[in-house]
Order: sequence, then structure tokens, then C-alpha cells
Amino acid sequence: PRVIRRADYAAPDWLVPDIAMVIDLDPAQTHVRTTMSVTRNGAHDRPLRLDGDMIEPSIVWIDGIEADAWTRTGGMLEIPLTGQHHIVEIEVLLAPERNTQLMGLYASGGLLCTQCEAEGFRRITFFPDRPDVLSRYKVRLIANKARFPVLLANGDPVGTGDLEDGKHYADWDDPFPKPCYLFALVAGDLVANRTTFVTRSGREVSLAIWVRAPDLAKTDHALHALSTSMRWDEEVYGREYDLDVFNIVAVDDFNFGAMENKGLNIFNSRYILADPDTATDYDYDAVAAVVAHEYFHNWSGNRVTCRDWFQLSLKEGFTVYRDQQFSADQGSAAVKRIEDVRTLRAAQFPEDSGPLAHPVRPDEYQEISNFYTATIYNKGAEVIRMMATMLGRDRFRAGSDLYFDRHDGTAATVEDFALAMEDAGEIDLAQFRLWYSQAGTPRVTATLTHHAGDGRAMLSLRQHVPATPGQPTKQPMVLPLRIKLFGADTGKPLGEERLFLLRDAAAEIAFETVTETPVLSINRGFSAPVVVETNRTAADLAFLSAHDDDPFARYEAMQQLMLDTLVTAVTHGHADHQAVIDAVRNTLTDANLDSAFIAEAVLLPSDSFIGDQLAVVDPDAVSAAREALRRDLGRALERDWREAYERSRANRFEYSPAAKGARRLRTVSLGYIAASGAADAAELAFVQFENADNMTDRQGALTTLVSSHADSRIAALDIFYNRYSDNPLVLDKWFSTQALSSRDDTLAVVEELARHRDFTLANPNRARALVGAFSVNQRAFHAADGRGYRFVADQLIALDKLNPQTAAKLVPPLGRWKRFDEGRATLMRGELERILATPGLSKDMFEQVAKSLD
Ligand code: HT7
Ligand code: ZN
Repeated sequence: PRVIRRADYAAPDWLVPDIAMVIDLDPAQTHVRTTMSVTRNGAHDRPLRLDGDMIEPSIVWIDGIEADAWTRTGGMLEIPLTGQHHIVEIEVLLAPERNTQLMGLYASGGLLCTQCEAEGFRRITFFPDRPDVLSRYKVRLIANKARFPVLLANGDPVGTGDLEDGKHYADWDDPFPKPCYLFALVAGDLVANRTTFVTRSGREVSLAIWVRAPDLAKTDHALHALSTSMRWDEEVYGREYDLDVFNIVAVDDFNFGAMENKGLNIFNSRYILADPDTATDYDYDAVAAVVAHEYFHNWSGNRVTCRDWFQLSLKEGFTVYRDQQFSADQGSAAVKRIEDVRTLRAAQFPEDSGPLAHPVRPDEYQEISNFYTATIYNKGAEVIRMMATMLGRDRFRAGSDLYFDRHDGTAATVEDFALAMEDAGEIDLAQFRLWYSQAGTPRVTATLTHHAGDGRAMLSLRQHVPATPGQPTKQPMVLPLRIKLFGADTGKPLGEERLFLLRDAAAEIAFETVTETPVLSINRGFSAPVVVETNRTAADLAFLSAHDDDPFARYEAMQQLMLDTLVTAVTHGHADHQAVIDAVRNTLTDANLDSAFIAEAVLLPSDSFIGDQLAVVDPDAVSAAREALRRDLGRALERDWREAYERSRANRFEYSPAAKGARRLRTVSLGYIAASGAADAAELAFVQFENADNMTDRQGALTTLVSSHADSRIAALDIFYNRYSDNPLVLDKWFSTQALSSRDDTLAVVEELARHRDFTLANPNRARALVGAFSVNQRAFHAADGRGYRFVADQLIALDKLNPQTAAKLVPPLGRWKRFDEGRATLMRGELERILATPGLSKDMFEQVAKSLD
């Protein structure tokens, strides 16, 4: 396989300032005629080399004359050219209805749509498919009017008209030079939910969310999120929208969450459609976050794009940080931070400690779609967050303004971003840049000692960055740690919070006039994305979980207390649960805390996160320890859970932070009541399931039932299925809820579900709902006989033939074999080897599987 290296970057040989496309759309045979003005870039005599994938040119013209001097090498079309400027025209035929990879032009639910990032445009026409070739696009779309009444492309609409044979056309003009990965079109029978947005300089923008007619009523939330994020970006980053229209289209078959194509975002319908009956609060929040994320790309990604794909985090890390800030501003910032850190720990920390670990700015890749990872996105966002922490709000904003001013209309690098922050923020980021080049999660050891006699406390810090593939030795990084001490007797802070930049392998910090026993609060707000080990006792953690004035640190102390208890239980066979029970009671009954925070704080760490703390994971022991602690918490606090359950009851659905928090606490309480073994728990869950006026309560109750022994779980699943059998997004929940069950028979149920008439690998959401969800169900997936591994490997082999990108994204759980006992590790490797030996394996899968075997 060909390896692409960052060090090999060279500027493009030819630029394409202008491109005009005429696309005559038909699912069976689409004609694409592309006219490019090409300009030699620098003094060289190399031919024009255009990328193409699965396409053939039917005819090529150079400066209006049919040409035959072109050649095909690999996927490339090579055209010898003599002058500085030429006009090159190429015609290509496509069959979108046969495109199962969902890259390029494809059909979804009667629509025709595109996905070009990262390298899909080369499946539509021949072009220098690299992000540093920016062009102005003029596009004419032609299609049968009855079948495809709506024709959308990037930019602004400039004309429409009727043609012969029942066809019509629409012309679109995008004045902003863009890389071809931002090209998009949609054709179909769609309706729009519309509104107008007036930018702060008075420009009127017409906003529209396009869906199929029956889904129109589910688009208000997304449309509202769009206007809210447009205003937010003006207020917080000074960024204004720049076209006359902003269109969003929802499609059912999509490899990712959404795509930020200039002026024409295309979304996985799960991140657009929401109403109380079908979407949970989690879905509502995700819709708003993804709408905001894609909108924010208009500046961080589109106006300033990436020079090459190694710079992917330049747009993705920054944009995730921006969408996290946006969501924090819309509701509880504390709960949002807790959720973001939970995601980071669940998705990125395991990646950073496994065979697929890579730096935020990778050095090489085989298949770029494998690098749309939690490291690029979520760790990338943490890197931006650390810069913001070090600079403070105003200097960070000055750095961001400078970055956008300097690089508007160009393709930039991570280095350009760092330089803008240094120049505007007057900070030296030389050592900090290691966050972009070194993979691996740093580990910090913090030891606090107190000398009561002289009132001094000493905090000694050490850092270690573990080896990762290709990076055996590491240098110390800059770790911004927010630190504060609290008095164990009074519960009061001992002085102000400090921001300490740990730069060396080891450092000591002295605290003076510490007159009472101090308790250490460190990495408050999760100021650095690191693992911290401290010498804090269970009593210290319980104390912080009740007294820390940083809500994240309070949550974190509780999590650490729970984790320490669970790790002891797994490694010693038993543990004392009392400290956790007391701490949870304190939090649950604290009238000053809001329900959303309580619900997060009292949740036990997941099986996988507990496993991540162990040298060798024993999935059965982990699950048994967690269940035992859940049961004891349920029993010891049963009255409190019931009280919380009752007090969180609502008369009527409302979408507000307070109502969401109440629903969350209600379902968490229900889970603990069920864990206690209470005789009425299943009845309580079934009543909640039946009476729910919203999906959050309904799915919460279903989740509880599906992990129980109650017969009513079968009835509930049937009722749920029958009620939503024509709603694909809710059916995905039906599949994933069963795949995530903690019951002993989950694997058998999942195997059966894979034969269900509604299961298909052709739809990525459905594949992820069953196979993806099952492979993160630690206990079921890691069945000791290897049946879980075999099931997933079979599915991946089948999926790879249809949609390699989606298949490759599901490989990581199998690749974590080094973390398990020899028996499981051998079985997991065996399945990886079986996948690797499959004839015709895609390069996407090859890269993920081969690296996972190393
Ligand atoms: N920038 C978008 C990435 C994306 C993508 C990548 C690979 C294959 C399919 C894809 N669809 C969208 C999404 C985003 O981060 O905003
Ligand atoms: Zn993005």
C-alpha cells in the first residue's frame, strides 16, 4: 500500500482558478462535463495530473480541440500541456445508483447527493483532488423535473429554467474559491423549512432545511439551532455569514454525521430530525451541536481551509472546540464539560494507548478516511482549549481574529494557527507544539505533602508520555494544570486557584501558610487532557466530591473514588463500598445541586473505562464488580432513589435545561432502583415506558427493561418496534438498545438481530446501531469463546464489500487485543488475520487491520 507522508508535501503543479460543471443527473447514467481553466504553478514542465477513482473519461478537449495525447496511470489522468494557461474539458459518465460506498455522487432514499471529503470528488470528475487547489465554481444541474424538482448546489442560485423531455435546470454560482472536497449537489423531491437571518452588517440570508415531506415537522429544532449558532459566531468570534443562502439537506444514508459543503451542508438525518416522540434529549443536543459544528466550518474550514490532510485537525479540532463552547453557552457548562471529557476518555484515550495511536498532526497515512478520529477531533479540540486557557479569553480571541485575517481565502497549516496565537497572544508555543507531534496520553503523578509545623505544603509533579507506535521516546510536554487546595477541616479554599504550566519531567510547587490539612484539587475543569494519579485517600475524594467549588473537579473526585473502589474489587475480589455509598448519598440529596449535574455525578464509570485502568482486562470480573456496586448503591439508597425519581416527574414534556436534567435523573434513579432488585422495579419501568410523552423517558425505561429478567421487556420491545417500524432512526435505537444490554444472552440476541428483516449493512446508521454498539458492549463482545469476535469480523468482511469507510471505522475494538488475556488476545488476532486474508479487502480495512495486528 502507498504511504502518504507529510514531509513529502509539495505545492500543486497546476492551479485551477475557475471551474464550470454541467451535470445531467440520472440515477442510472449521469453525464458530468467539467471545464477547467488551468494555470501552471511555477517553472516546471510536468504534465497536468488529475485524480480519478472508478471513472473513465469519455472525451477530453484542450482549448476547445478534442485531445488524444492523454494517458492513464493508476487512477490519474495525465495530460501534457505546453503553455501557461489552458482550458481543459472532460466528460465522464457515472452510475450513482450503483455507488454503495456513499462517496462521490450517490443515491439515498430517492435523492441524489454527494460526499466529497476527503477524496470523493475524484469519483465525480477528474481533478487535482487536494485541499490546496482552490477554485471558483459555476454549476448547472439538469434533471427530470417530476422526479427531481429541487436542484441544489454550493453558493448562490443564479437561474432556473425548463428544458425538453420533462427536464429542468438550475444554475449555481459560488464566488468563494474552495477546495473540491467542499463541492456538493443534491437533487430530489424535497420540501423546506425556511427562515431569514439578518447578519450583523445587515445582509439578509435565506436559511432552509430540506427534507422529505413527512419529515418537515421534525426540522424546527435544527433550524433554530442554525440561527442561534450564526448569531453566536458573530458575537463570540466576530464571524459573519457570507452568501445569500444557507441550505441544509438531510439524507438517510451517510458515512459520517454531516458535511460542511460551502452553502450546502449535507447531514445524516439523525442530526437534523427531532421531535419529542422520536428523539431523546441526547439527540436534541446532538442535532444542535452538529448543526453548529458544520455552520462554524464556514470560517474554520471553508474560508480558511487546510493545506493538506495532515492539517485536518486545524479545521476539525478548532471547530469541535467552537461547537463545545457553543453548547456550553446554551445550557449547563459544567455538564457539557463532563460529557465532553467522558467522550474523550471513551473514544480518544483508548485510541491513544492502542495500535492506531497517532499524533493530532499525523506524519503519514495510507487512507485518509481512517484519520477522521477522536484524536484529530476531540484531542485536537483539547489542544485548542489549552491554548485558550493559557492565553485567556481576550488574547485567544485576538489570536483567532489574526488567524482568520491572515489566512482568509487560503489553505493553511497547524503551524499558521500556532503562529497567529503566538503573535497576537504574545506567548511562546515552541514546546507546546509537541501536542501536535507527539501521540499518547501524558500521565501525571501528583504527590502532596504537608508540614503542619511550618504551614508549608509541597506538591511534587512528574509527567511521563508513554511510547506509541513509531514514537518510542517522548519529550516532556506543556501541561496547563489548574490547581487549588481546600482545608479538610473547614471545607474552605486555601487560597486562589493557580494555573501551573508543568513543562519539565518533574517539578515542585510550594504553598505557604497552609494552616490546616490540605486536600488537593488538580486538573480542574480537565484543563489538560492527561491521566492524573494522586496520593489522595478515599476520604479526600469524598471530601472533594462534596466541597470542591469547581463542578468538574467535584464530578471527577466522585469518579475517582468509584474507580478506585471498582479496581480494588476486580483485583482483590472484593471492596468496601461504604465510602462510595456515602458520597453518592451526599450528592443525591444536596438541594443546592441541579438534577443534570447530580445525574452525571452518581453514574458509575463504564465497564470499558474500568477496564482501561487494569493491566489485563477481565471483562466478566469488571462487569461483576460494577454490578455489585450498583446493587449496593441501589439498596443502600433505595429511599433516596425513589424520592429523586418522584421529584423528577413532569406533567408535560418541555425542552429546557431544567426539564432535561430532571428526565436524566429520573432514568438514572430508575436504573438504580432496578439494580437494587426491588420487586416493583420492572413494573415501574414498564409504566414509565407506557406513559412517556417523549423518547427520553421511553428509551430510558426500555434500556432498563432490556437489561432485566422481566418478561415485560419482550412486550416493551414489541410495542416499541410496532410503534416505530417505519421510522429508521428510532429503529436504530431498537437495535442498539438490545446490542448494549447487560443480559447474558445479548450475543445470541444480536446474532438473531443480524438476520432481522430490518437489518441491513447498506445503511451506515443501521450497521453502527447493531455491530458498532455490540462491539463496545465489553462483556458481550469479549465472550471468552470468541463468538463475539467472530460475529463482528463476519459483519466487517461483508460490510467492507459495500462500504469500506464505514467498515474500517468499526475495526478498533478488535484491535485492542493486547489489553486482554492470552486466550482472548489469540482469538481476536485470529479474527483480524482472517479479515486480512479476505480477497479484495479494501485499502481502508487493510490499513486498520494490519496496524492493529502489529
Ligand atoms: N468534515 C466532515 C467530514 C466528513 C467525512 C469524512 C470522511 C468520510 C465521510 C465524511 N463525511 C463528512 C464532517 C465534519 O467534521 O464536520
Ligand atoms: Zn468538522
